[in-house]
Amino acid sequence: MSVLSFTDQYIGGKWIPSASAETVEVLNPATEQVIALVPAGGAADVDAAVAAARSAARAWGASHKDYRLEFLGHLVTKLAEAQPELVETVVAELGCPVGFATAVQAALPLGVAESYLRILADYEFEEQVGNSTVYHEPAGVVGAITPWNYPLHQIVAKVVPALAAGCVVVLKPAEDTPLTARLFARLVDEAGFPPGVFNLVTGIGTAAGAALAAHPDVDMVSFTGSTAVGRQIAEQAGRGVKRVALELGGKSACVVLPGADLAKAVNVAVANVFNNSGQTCSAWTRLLVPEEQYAQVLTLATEAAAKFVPGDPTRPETRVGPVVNAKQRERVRGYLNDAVGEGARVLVGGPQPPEHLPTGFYVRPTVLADVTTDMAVAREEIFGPVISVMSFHDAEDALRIANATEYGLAGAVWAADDNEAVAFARRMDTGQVDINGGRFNLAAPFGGYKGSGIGRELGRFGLEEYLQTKSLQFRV
Ligand code: TXE
Repeated sequence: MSVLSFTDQYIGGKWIPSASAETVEVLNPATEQVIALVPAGGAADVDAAVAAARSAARAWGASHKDYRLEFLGHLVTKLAEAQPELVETVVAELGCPVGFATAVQAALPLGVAESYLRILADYEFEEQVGNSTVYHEPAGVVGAITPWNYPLHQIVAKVVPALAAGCVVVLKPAEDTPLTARLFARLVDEAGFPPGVFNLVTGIGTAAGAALAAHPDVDMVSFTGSTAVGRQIAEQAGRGVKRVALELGGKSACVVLPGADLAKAVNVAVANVFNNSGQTCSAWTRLLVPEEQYAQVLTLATEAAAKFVPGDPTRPETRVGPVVNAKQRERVRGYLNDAVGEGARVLVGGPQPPEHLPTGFYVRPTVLADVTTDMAVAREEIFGPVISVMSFHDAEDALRIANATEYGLAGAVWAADDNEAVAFARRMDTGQVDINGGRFNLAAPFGGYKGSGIGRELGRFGLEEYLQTKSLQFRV
């Protein structure tokens, strides 16, 4: 198979040669083959992109929202037309099964982008507060740094609200999934945005990412990724007194209270974790169940997990593909080995590679039983298809376990009725909770409590992250 080779970055409305001769290899995680080379941009590319963004910032920021709506409308059309190509790209560079890539990886960001057309149309950028007129003004030049787990969604969830708010953007996507980012840049280009409003620099985190996060002419950094890097970015932003939005990891709990629909809850929880090979920051990686129902849950979880046989992501029937790279595979296996050493019991899966898949970064979807709060698998983000089943004595005990992590991104509560579930959810230290199988809402705020981050994405809340306020006082 031929390897695509790119040498350009998207800066100032044009594809221009990268200042760096170094490249990043893009691998297909299912075949371990190199499928493309993209430039490993560094400080010089970032400088050029930030300068291009700065030169576009004032006009774009001062434009009427109807002007911005026109371009964003074109972008939505382009995203809709490019769905098959987006699916193909995400399958190739992430190893995501084609079914999930179609339904979620490509379709979700299209929905998010569409939602911003309505949000922007309705948003009032000016309001009267007593004798003051308050203006909601764009934050300016945004450095967006995104991960690989939902390559298009992570980009759209930052870039679209930022542009809607009147900000200009320099995007540094994850080194594992730059092809989706390049395709997104092509669609922005085709949508005809003014030069410099959106810029793309591909490269590795410690070079291009670090240069962007530290750049003195970047007004705001919006980052999604690991807590370790998020912390560094927050420290840098603090020194520069920059705005920062951080969407970091999670260790979310799915709590099944007595009287809930047990079979449904367990089925949904297992799928929630195994979809996308467990590489979802909001995944409910801890399943908390009453001790009286523990044995029954283990049987149900084993049955549910049997439907997730890892396989070739290009086949429509495949529900679990590989994880993104060799490092992630070793990380997941490391957690599984440690868990077994600490006394957890493997019900399904385990650390050994799947025998039927000698090639590819595959791990076995795994159900762990007898997990306790002191184990690393119960406290740290694994980012692989691993669900830990834990038991509780009563609701207070369940709450204590649910809140016993440094994270607080998502969660789920299943109970006999919604009121009981809501009462429990209100006491969870977490940003969003699904009640009795509640559906994902792309207009609801998404973001974390505690170590899971700062700020919110999606909906009106996501737009407001990119706005700052100015008030003018008048004589009374
Ligand atoms: O993340 P990194 P990695 C978690 C998950 C996963 C772990 C490691 O637990 O196992 O993080 O994944 C850029 N300055 N999440 O190593 O390194 C990097 O190039 C500026 C959770 O892939 O944080 C990429 O674009 N940028 C998560 C982005 O940061 C830097 C999604 C994320 O990479 C940088 C992904 C630096 N010094 C991983 N170093 C979620 N919240 O959804 C790296 N980057």
